Amino acid sequence: MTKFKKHQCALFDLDGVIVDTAKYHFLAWKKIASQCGYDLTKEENEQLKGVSRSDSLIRILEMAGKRLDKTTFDTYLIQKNEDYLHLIQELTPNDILPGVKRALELLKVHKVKIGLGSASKNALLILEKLELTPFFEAIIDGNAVEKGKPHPEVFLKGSDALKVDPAACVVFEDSQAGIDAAKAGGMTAIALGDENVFQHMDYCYSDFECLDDAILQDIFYFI
Ligand code: B16
Ligand code: MG
Repeated sequence: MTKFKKHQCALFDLDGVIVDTAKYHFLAWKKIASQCGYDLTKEENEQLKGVSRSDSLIRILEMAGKRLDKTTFDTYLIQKNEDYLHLIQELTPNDILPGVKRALELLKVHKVKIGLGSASKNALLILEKLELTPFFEAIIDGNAVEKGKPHPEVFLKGSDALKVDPAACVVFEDSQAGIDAAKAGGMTAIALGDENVFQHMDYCYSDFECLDDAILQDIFYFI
């Protein structure tokens, strides 16, 4: 795996990579979908991962074959976020997914640049709750971008902020939209999850526990 050696920067997605907040997004969207008379399934929810809040509602309405006026659309977005914030209220460092903190510590010790590239407008709040903020030299979230994943803007802004060439960046993602964004930005995409779910990623591991210290050392240039 020496071809990995060039990488100097790790860009982490948040929801579903660092913490399993994806299940809370699903619960909150399921409630909104049911208000539209639609039963959102887990499989359909896969298509919403990594997708911005308003684009997610647009997709749900397409699935439900429903149209909303602008006021109701905006009200549903607010309601979804209120429900989501309520669900993540009790988030603590114990909710960090297995292997993630060890990986962050190892990368930090070896001076690999670390950034966050999340579609979420709640990313700062979540990082604070998890007590992980100090690990990130650059945080690009849903408030900092105009175009959502699969557009590469979120990751390109991350590599730019960290002053690393996109080709030397590795993106860790749990969504197809995020993998497509990383590849569109010319980066190496590592998918976390079931390899049968994803396309076009460079590598796939089921979780960060599988990405042990030896593999991380192969992927990144350690100082
Ligand atoms: P918010 P990520 C994404 O975060 C989630 O995967 C996606 O389900 C959510 O709709 C999006 O953030 C927006 O989140 O409503 O909190 O702004 O995976 O890119 O870290
Ligand atoms: Mg994600």
